Amino acid sequence: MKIAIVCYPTFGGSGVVATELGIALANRGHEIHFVTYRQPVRLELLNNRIHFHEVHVPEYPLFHYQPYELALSSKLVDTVKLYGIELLHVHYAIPHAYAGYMAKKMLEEENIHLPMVTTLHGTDITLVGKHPFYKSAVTFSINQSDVVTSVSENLKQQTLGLFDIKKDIEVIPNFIDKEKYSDSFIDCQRSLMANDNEKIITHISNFRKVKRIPDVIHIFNKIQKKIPSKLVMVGEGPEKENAEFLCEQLGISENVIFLGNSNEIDRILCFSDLFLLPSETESFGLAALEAMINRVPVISSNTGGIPEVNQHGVTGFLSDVGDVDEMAKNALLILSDAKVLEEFKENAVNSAKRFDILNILPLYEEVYEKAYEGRLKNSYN
Ligand code: GMT
Repeated sequence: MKIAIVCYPTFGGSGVVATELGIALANRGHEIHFVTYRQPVRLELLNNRIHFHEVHVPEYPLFHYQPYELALSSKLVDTVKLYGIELLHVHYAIPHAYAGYMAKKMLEEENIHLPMVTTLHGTDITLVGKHPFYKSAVTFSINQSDVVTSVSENLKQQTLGLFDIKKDIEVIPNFIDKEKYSDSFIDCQRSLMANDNEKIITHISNFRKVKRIPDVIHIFNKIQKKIPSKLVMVGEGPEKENAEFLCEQLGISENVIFLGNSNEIDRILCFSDLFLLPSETESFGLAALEAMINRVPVISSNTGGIPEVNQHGVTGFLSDVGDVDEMAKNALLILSDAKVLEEFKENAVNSAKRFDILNILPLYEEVYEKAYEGRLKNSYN
């Protein structure tokens, strides 16, 4: 099938999922066309089955806001006609489902019926989409999608609770490719980060408020008082400077390494002993799943879709948001005993395999079939 994928190309779960999905679909023989304003960060190799079409928004000084949705919907129309695209998959309701709907309508004028699948990722619903300024448009674009998917059961329930949704929402969880990890690095080069006697604790995010970065640092502060350890902080975002300042205030700067954005997440996770994800909310927590497949247990909050990924007492522990004392206590429980740590590591990787792409990809293909068949029906009406 010829599929156009619209996503945010930056570091962030939805873009990563969209990109990895596109690559996997291309490997299965589909022809994939990414349509977005920059080449997605995890999309390294383009080939005859993976194309990238950049959306340009010409700057016009009279406009206070440059009309990205307009440019995106025009680009979609052109791409669909030029390459014979058969299906559109938009990741993130705002503004992608909205722009996708406009493209659909424009194409209908030319008797081209383009089915649209919308995948909800969380922030488009729980943080931004529910705002009264966006709510009507988000509700409309979800209801106008041919098929709607959400990355967790929790996100589905939240969407149904917050919006007046008339469509079924199918839960298709995020995924990892376990094959990619079967021959992971033999030597993780731990010594680059820590001394032999030290444990390595990692956090990866885009350092937004929702990630509760100060909690990460407070949990680590409590751990390092009992067990020699290093904290590796990966990512960039608005909370990073405050985080650096907090480490200085606590006198732990020497033990905290801020790496910035990285394309070597798996290499970093390879030498990690524990992953911290104390977020205010997460629709899924892809970072936790990436940690788990790299044999890293997870200490997390118990909100949103995280409990669907991190299993309490098995792959790590879950606590109420903000309960840094309990999170630190659980972290110490895992780290203090080599046998316990090994058990959690083993559980983490085994549990992550539930989300292997081989199990998840067919679910997306089914959804595409369903949307495509629906389109045939609609065009006969
Ligand atoms: O919160 C982020 O790190 C970025 C955000 C995004 O929109 O890309 O992530 C959301 O989608 C991811 C992929 O489905 C999920 O794993 C994250 O949990 C979700 N973030 C939130 O719900 C806060």
